[in-house]
Amino acid sequence: MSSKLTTLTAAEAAALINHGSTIGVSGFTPAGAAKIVPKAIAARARAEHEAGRPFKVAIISGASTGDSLDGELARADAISWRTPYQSNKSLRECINAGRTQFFDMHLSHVAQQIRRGFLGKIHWAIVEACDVTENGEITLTTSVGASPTILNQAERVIIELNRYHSPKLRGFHDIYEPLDPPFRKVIPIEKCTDRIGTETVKIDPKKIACIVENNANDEVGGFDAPDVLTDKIGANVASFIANEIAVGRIPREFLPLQSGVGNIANAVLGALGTNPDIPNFQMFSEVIQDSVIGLIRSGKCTFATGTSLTIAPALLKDTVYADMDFFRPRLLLRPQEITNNPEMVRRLGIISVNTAIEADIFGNINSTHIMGSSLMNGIGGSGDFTRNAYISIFTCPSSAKGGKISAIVPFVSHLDHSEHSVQVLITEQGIADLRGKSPSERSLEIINKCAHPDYRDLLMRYRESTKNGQTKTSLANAFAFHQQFLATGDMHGAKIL
Ligand code: 0RQ
Repeated sequence: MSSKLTTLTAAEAAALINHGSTIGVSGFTPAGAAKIVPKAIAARARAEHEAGRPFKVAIISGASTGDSLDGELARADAISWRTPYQSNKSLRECINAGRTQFFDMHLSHVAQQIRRGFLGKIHWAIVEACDVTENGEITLTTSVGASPTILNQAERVIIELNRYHSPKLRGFHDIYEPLDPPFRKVIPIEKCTDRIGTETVKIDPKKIACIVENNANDEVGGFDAPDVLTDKIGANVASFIANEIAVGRIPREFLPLQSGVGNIANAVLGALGTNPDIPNFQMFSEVIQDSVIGLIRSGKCTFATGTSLTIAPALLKDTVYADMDFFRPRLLLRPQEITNNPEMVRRLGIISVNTAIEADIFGNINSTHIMGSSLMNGIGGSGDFTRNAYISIFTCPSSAKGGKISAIVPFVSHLDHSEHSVQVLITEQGIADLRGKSPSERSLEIINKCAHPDYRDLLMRYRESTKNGQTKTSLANAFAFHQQFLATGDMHGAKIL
């Protein structure tokens, strides 16, 4: 790092930012998220509020971030507007209470929409780096996300120089920003391993207002250990994919895998890794989670590229940073504009596996809302992959909250992925293959193969409550399950008219 760049404390940097500013931050999941300056901005917001002055900022990130960012700012009631994704309890409360306006968007769209001004001006970028030079060359840390675009588009830049991360991370990133239409060229990736960009992000050094030093790990929480239920879902996914290879619908050379976020996705990947009928594979995904590191170590996953390395701090330090020479040729981080790009997903023939909150009997998926109104996290990259995958798979347990909620419902209470994009639904009960089936055939397949046995009769009664039409929807009964839950706290006994 050069002495020409000014170093400030986090509080001094936070004092530069005004009420009403739009801030672009690094972070895709807590990996690589700005930490110390957002926390200081939250402290400043609290002080301003106590002095009777308004202080709120708008935040644009790659995706979710850590608690020092979304959590601290939300608890200080300092976020007016937020996009494109979040997964923080405190921020979720602000959004669902209407104190923060949240724009839930496909993650592959973020960079272009920033560049083209759809999301307004970015006044400040706060980006974590493991190295920065006096000519403005920035080495990112454990995520790329939308940081290259945020750095390029922001009026001023604050760099959180985080010594916790190894400067040897240089070379783990492939930074490439496509030109916007009508000048867009083909993105020249034909294999997961292709590199097309630079190792660092280069910006005008005059934009760098200051460096703030930090030495803190990513605030990545661990995952729940896989249990009987998630193991069964994982085993069903593995057996579906193994059978597709056996019958020739997936080529023997195999195709790259994308796996979603959360406990279930982590367990599914673990199950794929231990199934002897699944060949060694490569991943072209968004988030690289804990289980992938073990799969790389064992040789089952030969290469993984994503936009974030979201793994527990101990795993990062003791496994990846302890053996950079082993992991360097096997891990690659790219901008989310590339990992989630429909062009890539179609060309590479990605098999996508994402998690649903609920699915309906026709194959529509709700990934984001509880009982139709409360936001959980956001659509994230699930739409980018699902719509464009070679085979799009959704998984979920057949029931939630101790069986009081059926995850298979007559009609989803919020729609993220339509029946036209979803090809396979898998629960611990079984596998519903929706390909080539009419809505009527799909509803039978889903009720019989995926629904919890407790709810099959009710779902069948719903299916039979409307006789005519291509998609047999009963408008009178479509939300009977949800209404029963809201009235009694249990979907059992839902009234089908
Ligand atoms: O509630 O936290 O109170 O226990 O929802 O559910 O079973 O722990 O599932 O951690 O795998 O997350 C869809 C949210 C699943 C996630 C979702 C309750 C349940 C629990 C969480 P508690 P689990 P997971 C991009 C991939 C959207 C973004 C995406 C997600 C909590 O996967 O945010 O796909 N996806 N990105 O009890 C009421 C129901 C419920 C329910 C579950 N039907 N009704 N509550 N819950 N089902 C692509 C990448 O490449 C990364």
